[in-house]
Amino acid sequence: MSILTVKTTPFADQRPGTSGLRKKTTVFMQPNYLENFVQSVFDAIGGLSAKTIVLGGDGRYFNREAAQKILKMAAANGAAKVIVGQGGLLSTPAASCVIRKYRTDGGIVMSASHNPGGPKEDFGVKYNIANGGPAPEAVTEAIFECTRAISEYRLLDAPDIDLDALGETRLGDMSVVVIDPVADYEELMHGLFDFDAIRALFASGFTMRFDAMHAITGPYAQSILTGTLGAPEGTVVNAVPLPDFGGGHPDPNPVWARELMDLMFSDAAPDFGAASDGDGDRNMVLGRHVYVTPSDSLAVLAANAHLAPGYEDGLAGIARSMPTSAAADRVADKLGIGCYETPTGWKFFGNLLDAGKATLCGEESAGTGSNHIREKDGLWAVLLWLNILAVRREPVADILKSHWAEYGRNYYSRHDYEGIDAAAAATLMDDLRARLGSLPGTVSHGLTVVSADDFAYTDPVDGSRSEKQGIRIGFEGGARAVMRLSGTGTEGATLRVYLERFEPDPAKHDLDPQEALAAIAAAADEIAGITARTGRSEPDLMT
Ligand code: VG1
Ligand code: CO
Repeated sequence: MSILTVKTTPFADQRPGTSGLRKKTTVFMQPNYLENFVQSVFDAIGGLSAKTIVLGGDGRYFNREAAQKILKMAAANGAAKVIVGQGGLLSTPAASCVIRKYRTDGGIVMSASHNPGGPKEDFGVKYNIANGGPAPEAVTEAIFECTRAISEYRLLDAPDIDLDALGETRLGDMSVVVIDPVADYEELMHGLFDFDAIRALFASGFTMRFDAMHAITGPYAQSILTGTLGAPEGTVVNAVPLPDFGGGHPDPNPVWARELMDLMFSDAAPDFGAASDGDGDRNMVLGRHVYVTPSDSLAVLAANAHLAPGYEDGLAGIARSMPTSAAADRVADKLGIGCYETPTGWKFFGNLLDAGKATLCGEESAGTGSNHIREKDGLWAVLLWLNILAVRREPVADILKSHWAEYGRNYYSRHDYEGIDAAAAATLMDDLRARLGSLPGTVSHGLTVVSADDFAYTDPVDGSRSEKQGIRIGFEGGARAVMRLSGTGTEGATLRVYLERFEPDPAKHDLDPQEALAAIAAAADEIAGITARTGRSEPDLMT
């Protein structure tokens, strides 16, 4: 087996976004595209010589071919060992778990997360560092710099290896260890939660529907919920990961997980409903006839985490992304623990978790997680809910209501304008930025602007600075609108508008969130000129 050194030229568009590099699958499949990016990752981290990395993916179209290429490149770059999930599969949280457990130097996850998969849809690659978390900005920028200068990559000239057989094989001088993708992750969950209590909950007739959306969490949920915890067969649906996610959009929100939503609001609703995304790091949680927003879920989990063995000593702190609602802040306040506000993307939680400043983290985009790994973790959130339900034995709706009664309710919604013209979106943001100083005092739809800024973040651990992380417009009375452009899309631009209003009065906790937030949405539209500049009178998606 010989090492081939292949000449190549840079692609100009390989800057990682919010979570890795995501492109149309056809872009990734063109000659040298994947190879350039992977070689740039290796070069940016100082080479792979004698290192051990983890490799896995969410099973989407091109996963297997990409895995073979990455393995041959790792071997040619001198890696000592690659630990790979059977079939080239590992959920994002499981990859983080494995990187940490075996103290490896990092890992590569092949996924475009919640973006659809298939030959006409999206593929992606992200690199995680030795703490198991997404590469921080300094590393992703270094990778980008390497992609701009690359002139060759290294590849072992060898036949494909069998990724379906568990155990150790060799690829040139490198060892390849194929592992069960579920086992290490399940063991970690076992240590955090009271599995006996959850088993007793299911044994008492508690019912649940978990929609794996034909994505990676299927095998994990089957093994843990139906296997270990004794949930009835049929609890997990769409459990077989498919290369195109069954033609669906593996994003667990009320729109893309419509089937689950409909069931949970019907007479046949089980006690608890949940779903997860393409790579298993997001979660959606529902009770009978009630949808729990991710922001509320983070707050409820924080207030009740002590009911699970892994968190019985309390939390060190809570961190949330800036656009996430302040519901969790109220819990942190009451618990007297630290509360951190970070830019969007899980990579910003890594330092807070490593430094022991935060125990729970969350994002409004259906991401929740803790210091057990360094990624958000869909099934973990579901298991923590189950542990809490097993102890409290109350319906989800009652838990939510009593939470709001105690802390007040943060009405919250995100409006997405998808696939808009990238230049128009950039101009909208630039123009708004230029007007920030003059916005206070403006009255729109009965709301007076009292503050306007562009969120910037200084990491409290390493002092690194991230600018332009979202425009915040604060209104009199505490309501706010936040606007930012998505960093995960692959077509045009997506404008995200995040709306929030706090309501302390329990007599006013039963409003439809869209109604409760209508004036703020109208004001955001007017102030930023969304309809005027994008030609869209309505968002494509409201979550
Ligand atoms: C989105 C979400 C963000 C999340 C990111 C990756 O980013 O808003 O909260 O961390 O996706 O999640 P953006 O830049 O499109 O708003 V995942 O599950 O797609 O890895
Ligand atoms: Co994801």
